[in-house]
Amino acid sequence: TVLTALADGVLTLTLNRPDKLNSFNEEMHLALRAGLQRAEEDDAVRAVLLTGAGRGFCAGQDLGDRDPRKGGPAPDLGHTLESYYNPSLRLLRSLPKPVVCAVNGVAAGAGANIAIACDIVLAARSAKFIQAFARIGLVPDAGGSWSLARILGEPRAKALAMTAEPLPAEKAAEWGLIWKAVEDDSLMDEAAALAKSLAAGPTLGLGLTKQLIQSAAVNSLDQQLDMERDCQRQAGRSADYAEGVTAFLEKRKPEFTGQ
Ligand code: LHQ
Repeated sequence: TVLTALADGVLTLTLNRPDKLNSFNEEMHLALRAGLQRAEEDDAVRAVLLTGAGRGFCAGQDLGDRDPRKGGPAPDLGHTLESYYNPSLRLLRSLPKPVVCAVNGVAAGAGANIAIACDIVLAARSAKFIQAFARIGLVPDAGGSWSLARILGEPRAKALAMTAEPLPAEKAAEWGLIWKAVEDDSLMDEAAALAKSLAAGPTLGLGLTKQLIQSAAVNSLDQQLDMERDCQRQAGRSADYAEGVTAFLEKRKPEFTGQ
């Protein structure tokens, strides 16, 4: 349910239930989590590229999995979040390596919010982001209530979440929810090239950069300055820093090892 391929330091994870618009069943949850865990543990992985197979990126939870017409007690969706979505969200955000998301088509519900949680998000011009939750009586999850409010502010976050109105890729870029919208035909080439160039980058420094930027919203300036000091100290001891400066002085391109 998740295709996994490692090339040029990029671990590509392709959500692969295209006939269901890559909506999540248990197997796909576990496969995505396994892919992210591998990205964390395997030194050969220096960037992740997340995308979807077929015409959609991800339609959130597979709603066929819990058909209320079949009766029985109401399912505990809090348990579903804690057991399946939240571990993957935490892995995505804490992974000390860049995660590029190529949103190849519609991203709905938790699918939209998983995309938004990635570090650099490119979307096909035809893609749309839909906070579909309100249509079925749920609330934004997979970090959406946090990221939408933080990135967009309350007015846009509330309107998107309460109306479930589709947000086209270009508008999402205009609003700063994603990095950019690109032509459908060039999405995968562009996203793969970006992931490849990040994978050839100073991985340790990029990982620290990610943590710094993610910490900014909860830190005071003083705390953030302290954190920059500590991260820069660490980056300054890396082989990639020495290589970066050497390459600059020698007027050549650096060859980073990620160390
Ligand atoms: C689907 C789905 C789907 C199953 C398309 N499930 N089959 C967390 C905790 C626990 C539980 C609940 O949820 C959550 C988080 C969530 O993610 S809640 C939000 C769940 N997602 C949605 O509400 C979105 C449902 N899907 C849609 O609204 C539409 O499919 C969108 C707007 C994404 C795309 O519309 P279209 O382009 O018109 O495609 P379609 O609706 O025709 O879908 C194509 C096929 O995919 C279709 O199957 P079929 O056999 O008829 O061809 C759909 O039934 C299936 N599909 N999403 N979430």
